[in-house]
Amino acid sequence: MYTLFWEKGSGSIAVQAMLEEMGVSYDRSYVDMEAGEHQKDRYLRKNPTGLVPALKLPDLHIIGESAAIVLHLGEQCSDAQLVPRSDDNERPDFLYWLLFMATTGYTTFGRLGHPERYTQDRTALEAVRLAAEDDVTRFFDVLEGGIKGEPYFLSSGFTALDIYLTMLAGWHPDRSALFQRNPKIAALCTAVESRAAYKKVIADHAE
Ligand SMILES: N[C@@H](CCC(=O)N[C@@H](CS)C(=O)NCC(=O)O)C(=O)O
Repeated sequence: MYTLFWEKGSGSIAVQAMLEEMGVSYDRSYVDMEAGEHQKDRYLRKNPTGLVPALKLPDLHIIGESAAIVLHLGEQCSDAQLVPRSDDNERPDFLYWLLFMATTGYTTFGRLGHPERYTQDRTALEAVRLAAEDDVTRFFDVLEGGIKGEPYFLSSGFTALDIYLTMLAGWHPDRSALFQRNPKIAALCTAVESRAAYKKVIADHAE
């Protein structure tokens, strides 16, 4: 049994979608980030980074970092083929793009949502936010160029990359503009969002 530490609309979407696609049993423990629970000792003892998501594994060990969790889960359940095996020729590309999404993409959204964390100059907040907006656009443009399959990212078909990209696209402040500019991303997200697993996760996060 896995336990997912989650908050609505957070990076826990990708982890929960992995668990759903894998068909394994899990429960969820809500971290009320608005109330600051992620910064309190109770949560920091579980995940010292204070970031959500985190996942308790069946052996009770807890790990954080969405990309690490996604990789670990995919490797635990190789039958689901969500993460290419180490001898798969698409594995290097998978790692490349997953880490690009998790490091550059996730962080850029952080800058967009919290410009105050990136400057001590209170008069510069709008400039930081606008720069982040440009970086978000550039980020998705690069992903559009990286998509090899149709509609999914890799030519071998559906993987965790598609889940992760769909989550990030869901955070975009203007999805219709994003989709108009990037038709491959639009098709990929439409395909992922029509999967039963992803639909359930989005419904859970909307409650
Ligand atoms: N690198 C982390 C980023 C996680 C992250 O930034 N999560 C946000 C919620 S979407 C968070 O916990 N923010 C709390 C904070 O920044 O204080 C990951 O991939 O899991």
